[in-house]
Amino acid sequence: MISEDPSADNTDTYAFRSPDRPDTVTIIANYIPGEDPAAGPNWYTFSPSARYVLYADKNGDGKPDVTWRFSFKNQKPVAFLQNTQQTYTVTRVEGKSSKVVGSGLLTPPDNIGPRSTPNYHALAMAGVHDLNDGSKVFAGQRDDGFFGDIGAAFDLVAIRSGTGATGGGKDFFAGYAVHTISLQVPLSQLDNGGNHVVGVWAAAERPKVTVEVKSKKVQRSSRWVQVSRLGEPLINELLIPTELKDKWNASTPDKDKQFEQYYSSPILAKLLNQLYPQFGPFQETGRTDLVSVLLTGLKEPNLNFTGDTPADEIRLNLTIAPTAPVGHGNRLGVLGGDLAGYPNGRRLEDDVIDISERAVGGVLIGHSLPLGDGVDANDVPYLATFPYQADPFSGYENTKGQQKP
Ligand SMILES: [Ca+2]
Ligand SMILES: [Ca+2]
Ligand SMILES: [Ca+2]
Ligand SMILES: [Ca+2]
Repeated sequence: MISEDPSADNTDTYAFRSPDRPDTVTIIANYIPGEDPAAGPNWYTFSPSARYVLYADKNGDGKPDVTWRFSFKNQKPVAFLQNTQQTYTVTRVEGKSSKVVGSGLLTPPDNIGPRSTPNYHALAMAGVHDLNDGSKVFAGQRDDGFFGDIGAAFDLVAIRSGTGATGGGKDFFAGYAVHTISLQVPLSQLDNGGNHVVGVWAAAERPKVTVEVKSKKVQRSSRWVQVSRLGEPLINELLIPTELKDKWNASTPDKDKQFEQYYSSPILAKLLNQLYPQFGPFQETGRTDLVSVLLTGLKEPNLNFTGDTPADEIRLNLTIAPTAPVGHGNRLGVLGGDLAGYPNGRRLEDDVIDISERAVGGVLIGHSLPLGDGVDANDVPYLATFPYQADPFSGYENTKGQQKP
């Protein structure tokens, strides 16, 4: 169902201590897959009838302790073919307290081209706002910071041969944009003072009931239903069976015990045995290694364990200092000896396709293979400062990844 509703579709979630401001945590939630920069005249926006939500779990029970809700409104068009700016409200919920911490905030326009949106970087940076609880926020179009050869990966885990600056793979996402909600929160607001591990995920909601009657105003109920969620990368894509994907998107992390069997007996391991018997055998059942790394956090070594409740969250140990500068951590994260990276939180530069392929391949249980998709980094450098993901390519340039903006 979510594939029919891209403007509410989570694509990636990130959570990391900010390398340039280590006393803060950055949460990035991307939505709307594969935005073609030139897709006018109805350019991409957040859906005004959806609600976008970020969550932080401070005590490992899979339930949020801090919630941020984002609602968007379209601005009245100022000129023909020009309007993609929206205003939005941020509401922060903690315990019984629900406070509007920002309203009337403006998104930048999409990057249309040098006539419509000149000096795009300055336009975009004007979209960074201070919230009145000490956080910073940005919402709007960005280059998709995710990278990977999805074309090959989903063609039965094909691996392209060949060489190049970033290996033999083709970055499907190069030249495409997403809509991002980025939040930079004082670390002290997320630290539980105990094990110092916070769990983060993102979601999108739609009104539970929408009634459209010809020539009448659309009616929407004030009750909401979750239509999409995303914590750890590639869970819905690689582990959850197709017939359960809608159920998974509608459910909450505290109920993830029901999906544990798809972690402990991953269909991908079975597929790898069929496709690549020469590199096997890949262990198909009893994968407590995947359950712990993806659902509870790692106890051995003591990295980001949050207790025995299995819950799909990005678990970030707040005591581990970030690797600076931005974008220069080891792309293999903890597997590459860089404890500030995935699966301790998730940074933009973390190569989660390679890491996940190696994890499913069995690197944590003594079956280490240099698996990867041949794409090692994003197509453009990240920004050194918040909101970190690069400016989107402009529609006028229409590069589709063929040239730099
Ligand atoms: Ca999704
Ligand atoms: Ca909680
Ligand atoms: Ca990109
Ligand atoms: Ca890769």
